[in-house]
Amino acid sequence: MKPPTVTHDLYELDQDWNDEQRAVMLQIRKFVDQEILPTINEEHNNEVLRKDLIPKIGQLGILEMLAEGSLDPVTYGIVCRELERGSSALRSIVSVQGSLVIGCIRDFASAEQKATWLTKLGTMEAIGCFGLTEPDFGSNPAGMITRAEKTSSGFVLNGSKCWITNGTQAHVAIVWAKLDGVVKGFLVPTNTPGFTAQSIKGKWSFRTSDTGMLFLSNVEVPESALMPGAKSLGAAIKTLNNARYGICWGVAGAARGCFEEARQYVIDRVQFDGKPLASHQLIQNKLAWMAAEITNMELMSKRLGELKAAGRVKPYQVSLAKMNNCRKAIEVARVCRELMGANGIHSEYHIGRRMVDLETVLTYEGTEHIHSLIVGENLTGIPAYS
Ligand code: TGC
Ligand code: FAD
Repeated sequence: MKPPTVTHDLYELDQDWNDEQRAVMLQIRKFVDQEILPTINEEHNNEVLRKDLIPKIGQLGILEMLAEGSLDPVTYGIVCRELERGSSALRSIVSVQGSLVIGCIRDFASAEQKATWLTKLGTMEAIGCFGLTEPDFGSNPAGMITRAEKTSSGFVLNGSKCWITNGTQAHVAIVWAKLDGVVKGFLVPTNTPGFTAQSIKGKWSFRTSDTGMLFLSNVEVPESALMPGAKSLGAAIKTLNNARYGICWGVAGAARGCFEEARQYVIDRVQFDGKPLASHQLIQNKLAWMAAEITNMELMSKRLGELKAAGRVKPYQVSLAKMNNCRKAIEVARVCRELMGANGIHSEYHIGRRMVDLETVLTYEGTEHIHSLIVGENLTGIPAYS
């Protein structure tokens, strides 16, 4: 038997990166191999949130670069891919902190708000969360019930938010609320009286991630809590599009992780006449299909990164890749699970955890249906949301 000449990077994408991108890729890969993979399955099984990871993620320096605006989109994509090879929940910490909180503050906050939060968020001395979804308004955030009312000194906020990543760990929450019927963004320190957060337990996906409910009961904030640039729901959705871009790369990493594990497994595992599973045509057919899908995911993501760097990226382009890549990553994970037989369902391997975590990624930041409707509207000119 010849040794394999390629693993999954058949189109040599990783050879295209510049020195800085390659260094970042190797740095995050090492972090995942040393800090995440050895213990993550046990943490997943026991629903453990590893708080010691927070400063370590800060020390990677990635979020500081995002806070300064010095990380180019493709490098950010490579970071997301490498993190999600380890864990979707880990990549989510960086997506929320980096794209949804730091990104939103950079785009829409006042100079004073930026000075208060950006440095601390970049080092992870402060944790942020992004509260858009409500118990009764997920795909349709425009219907949100959370309200802001003007007072003599600022605003009073009332309402609740649901399924909020980092919700119980955050020092500052971006709360989207309607003021006179128009959605606005507020920066709310989570120690403000009337603000409470409660952990959502019993998830079978994202078990290593903090997901919370936020409750706002007569939360009084000063006028300076309103982000002046966040004038409508469009600001929240623009912010989401940046995080969705990172997810497109991230899920390719999760698929890569599954593929690496399953490919090695079928080469090592012997059945029927002393031959490895990998010697059978059915198995090679599945490996080839997965290699094509992973290559597609990465090429779509890289192209998005190039469009983003050139300032040309359109929301429907992001939606196309979010829709495609999340679905394909789950399909790849399932095929890998199948190729590993009974071992595929055991937490000695990472595939099962990656597979159930991908179910969350398919749903959050806009479900597959919603992204197909965004693409559909741009293909037909006809909005079909309601
Ligand atoms: P509509 O009334 O048409 O527009 C409202 C405002 O949004 C703007 N807009 C878009 N902007 C960018 N990309 C798009 N695809 C956009 N679609 C609409 C629009 O220009 C308008 O702006 P403005 O300034 O006039 O206010 O929108 P609609 O209410 O009919 O809804 C459109 C729809 C369905 C696409 C939108 O509601 C949507 O994207 N829904 C999905 C909700 C979602 O993604 N939630 C995510 C919550 S956060 C999260 O999940 C974090 S997970 C943690 C992690 O990332 O790890
Ligand atoms: P629904 O909107 O009720 O949708 C249910 C189903 O109906 C889906 O299949 C959907 O595609 C479909 N559907 C809905 N409308 C249509 C339509 N018009 N046409 C066709 N099909 C439709 N939110 C935040 O704000 N911040 C966070 O940090 C955050 N983190 C999350 C972390 C986790 C672990 C999870 C699971 C979710 C998180 N979310 C967060 C919430 C997430 O964004 C929502 O779950 C998502 O937007 C979908 O909303 P929903 O769950 O209410 O589903």
